[in-house]
Amino acid sequence: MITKSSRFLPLIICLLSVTDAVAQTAMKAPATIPTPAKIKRLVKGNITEVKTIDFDGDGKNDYIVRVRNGNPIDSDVYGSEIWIDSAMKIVKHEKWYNAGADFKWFINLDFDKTPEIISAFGYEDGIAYSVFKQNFKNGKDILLFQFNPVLIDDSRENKNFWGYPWDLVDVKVNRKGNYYELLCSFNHNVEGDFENVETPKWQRKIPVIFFDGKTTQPESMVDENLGTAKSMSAQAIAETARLK
Ligand SMILES: [Ca+2]
Ligand SMILES: [Ca+2]
Repeated sequence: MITKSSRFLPLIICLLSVTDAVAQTAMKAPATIPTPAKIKRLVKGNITEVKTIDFDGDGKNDYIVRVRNGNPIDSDVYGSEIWIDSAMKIVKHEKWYNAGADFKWFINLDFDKTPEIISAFGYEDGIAYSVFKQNFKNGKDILLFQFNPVLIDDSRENKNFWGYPWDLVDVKVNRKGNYYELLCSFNHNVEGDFENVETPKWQRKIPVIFFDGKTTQPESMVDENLGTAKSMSAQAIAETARLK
């Protein structure tokens, strides 16, 4: 077993080699595009990056626009992240943090049509892995639960590794009509990376969530007991995570 702190060491090196996955996957990563003229007309300021994905689940592409402010390059906050739907309405306005790891994937994990967000966010001293339910009423997403990511690498005899965000290709799921259940485990003893990550007090259990991918960190093998894998909706996982 590797120690908690050693899990963060490869962060900087690996971020340099991140590429966008192009294969068909259950979880979808936003794609970077040139700034569309309609975005330039709507958003004032120094647009640094535009990504597109159907984040609200209506079948039309939406936009996540990053705008740099005048803060120095080593500031905690680089600028703003503006979420714009296909009708050019701003539906979320968030801070763009100067984080070492800031990954988001979209996948519908419950009965409504809106995708949930699987996120990996943090720094060299701790990455929080979370599932959020989106809230377009007030633009504040709701944390459903945090989790420990375990990557099953089929190129390495299906051995288990810590799921560094840049190595995750897809989440292991079970399709249920128009949404997915996640493969998860609660009766495991995999230690998490929450040393410098705030876990909400109401979350009493941290599930393991399983992913496909190819590890760039073969020394990060997880040999703790993974428990019994079950297929559960995000809501069911969130409810179980609250129980003692
Ligand atoms: Ca949309
Ligand atoms: Ca949903």
